[in-house]
Amino acid sequence: MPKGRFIVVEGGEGAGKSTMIAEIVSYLREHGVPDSAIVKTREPGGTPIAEDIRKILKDVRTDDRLCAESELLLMYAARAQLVQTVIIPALEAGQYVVGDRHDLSTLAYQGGGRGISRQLIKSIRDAVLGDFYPDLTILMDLDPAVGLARAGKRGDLDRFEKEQLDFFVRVRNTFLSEYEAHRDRISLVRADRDIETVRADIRQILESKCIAG
Ligand code: Z5A
Repeated sequence: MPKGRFIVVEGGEGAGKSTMIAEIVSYLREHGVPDSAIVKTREPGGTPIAEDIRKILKDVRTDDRLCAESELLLMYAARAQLVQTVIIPALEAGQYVVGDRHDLSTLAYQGGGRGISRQLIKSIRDAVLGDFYPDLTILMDLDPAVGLARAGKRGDLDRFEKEQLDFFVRVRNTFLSEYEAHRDRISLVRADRDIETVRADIRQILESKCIAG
């Protein structure tokens, strides 16, 4: 049984992650991967327990305020649950896992956005995930003002969407500095271009990384 592959799409609000995940799934199908061997995940979430944690993380409540450290630990609680009960078993069964966000988001949002030290995030990451990393991370980069305008068309805002623009600028800058530091495992896509051009870029990355090829 060949080992599966874990492909993650990362980026800010409204960068087009969901849209491009659909493209990755189409690419896999066209390359002969059956639906039964494609697992889609989202973070935080992706298992019943992790989805419950997601609700806490996104909830806008007024009787208590989630502090940054609680937010960080909840992200990793949800991630541990997802990795251990869904992602690793799927990879061991030779399946393709396509993830909507993973731990690069934690460095960007809880690190860059909330100001938690990289060192603390890394020590929790290492304790929870050890040497587990995605095979490929695709970073969709977009000016947050454009992303928020795209995403903001959708009614009620959650706890993250209520943040101010400067928060999302710090998030973007952290994503970009991680890309600069890890170009070997992160591919960058400029998400400010039309959907067809972005789709073509995604396909080219999958081809060059021999995903399903
Ligand atoms: N979070 C965290 O803090 N720490 C962590 O470790 C993790 C997550 C894992 C999850 O939110 C929140 O959790 C997230 C970070 C935090 N909050 N924020 N901000 P979510 O899952 O609810 O939301 P999201 O991840 O930000 O996804 P999104 O808003 O749905 O955006 P998207 O998936 O990137 O975009 P989309 O739905 O594909 O596209 C948005 C719209 O733009 C849609 O109408 C598309 O048709 C359109 N679109 C897409 N591409 C284009 C192009 N190229 N041109 C024009 N229009 C386009």
